[in-house]
Amino acid sequence: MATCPSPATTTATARLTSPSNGIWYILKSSTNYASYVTYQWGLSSDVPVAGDYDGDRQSDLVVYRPSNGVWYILKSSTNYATYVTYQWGTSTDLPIRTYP
Ligand SMILES: [Ca+2]
Repeated sequence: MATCPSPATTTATARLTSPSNGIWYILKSSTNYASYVTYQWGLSSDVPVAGDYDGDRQSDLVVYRPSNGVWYILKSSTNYATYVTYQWGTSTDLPIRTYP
């Protein structure tokens, strides 16, 4: 399992993602880091790029898919129930992680 640093690591939650199966593991600060949740989000070839894309000050689950240049954003503001996509990039582009 590879780590995926995100802004949430130092604020509300700790997150890991497993590139082999696209599962995100989120250690919840609301339980004093005693429990975690998992989400299936992304493919093994995707690049995880967690960040707050919907402006609610919580990290969203985001992957960039180099094969089609599409960003897949699973929104924290919907309790990770809905997502949006944006085509922004090409197969040779690399996403840049940003930190608040
Ligand atoms: Ca968010």
